[in-house]
Amino acid sequence: MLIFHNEKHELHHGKLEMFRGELVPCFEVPDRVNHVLRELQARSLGPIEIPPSFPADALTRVHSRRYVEFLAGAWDEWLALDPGNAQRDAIPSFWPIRTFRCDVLPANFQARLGLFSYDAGTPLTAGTWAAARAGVDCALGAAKAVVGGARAAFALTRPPGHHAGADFFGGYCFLNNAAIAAQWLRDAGVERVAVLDIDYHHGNGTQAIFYKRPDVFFASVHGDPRTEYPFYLGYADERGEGEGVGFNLNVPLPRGTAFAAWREAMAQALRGISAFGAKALVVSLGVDTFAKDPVAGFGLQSADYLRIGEDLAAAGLPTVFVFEGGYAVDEIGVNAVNVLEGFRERAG
Ligand code: SP5
Ligand code: ZN
Repeated sequence: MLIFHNEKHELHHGKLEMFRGELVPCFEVPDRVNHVLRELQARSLGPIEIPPSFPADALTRVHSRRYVEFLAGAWDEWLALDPGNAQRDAIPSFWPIRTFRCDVLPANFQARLGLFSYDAGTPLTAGTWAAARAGVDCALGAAKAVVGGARAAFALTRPPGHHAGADFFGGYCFLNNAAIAAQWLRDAGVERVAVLDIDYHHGNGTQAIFYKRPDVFFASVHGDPRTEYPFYLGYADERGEGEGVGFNLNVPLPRGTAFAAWREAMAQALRGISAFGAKALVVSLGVDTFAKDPVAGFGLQSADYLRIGEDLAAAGLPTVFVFEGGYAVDEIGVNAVNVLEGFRERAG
């Protein structure tokens, strides 16, 4: 399987994230991707390539221009406030929620940081923009390979993307790689595209981006938002809006769910995708569904990821895999690569 590796991913390296009243070391660390890369090499899944760079308009097909411009310049603005900020990541602490204005772009940097984000767990660092931008190229490289006839391709990148919306970051995500890949497939002439999100957390950003559209079907299997991050989206009654009604499918599952029930939920999502008549599939591949994940709560075991890959291959669609979450770093390589190997075995 063709792999596109983000060689700039380590430029994004957050120090601390806010969690329950204290700053704790970031869970989303460079070793995550390094471990997956080593496992790919050990098991000879490849070839592993560095993607070419794609034009920036692929970003603004999904994200607002003012958001992209903000992200691209944010670190320089942060440094301009205080040279000492070089030693500190930028973390938002003000947000314009209900009754506040979002149309006016504040001159104050911290105010803009909050306008374009939704949590305090997603530090913006010196290399965040470079890493996230190179990650988009991985997702687009994979999408292009699939349009060119590849059965599947994998974008191995971080920071992840599925929590990022058209104009906000959060949940360790800045640019929505999966959404950008899906939109690129549409623009390349793929009539109907499905995004299947199997990260533990609901892909609120991807859902929001495509919520009013009938040409991109979004399906997600995830921890019940009543108790699980990102809390404010991901309920089963969210089915789309306007022309998009019927093209969004959420399957929330209670914390503690083990593989048998999880697998049936993914089968349900795949039935929705099949009924939709998708011509290509983008998989937001998070492996934080693993039993030992430190931030999540499902009970999947390493061998289960082989079955996931097989089930995905059985759907029979050209498939772009995009790496999302997964924080049990020691096992992350085995779990992610198991999905790809199960897919390869079944797809033949
Ligand atoms: C892409 C992705 O998986 N983003 C997830 C963002 C989750 N952020 C909130 C995590 C809450 C941390 N919980 C720590 C539990 C310690 N026992
Ligand atoms: Zn996640």
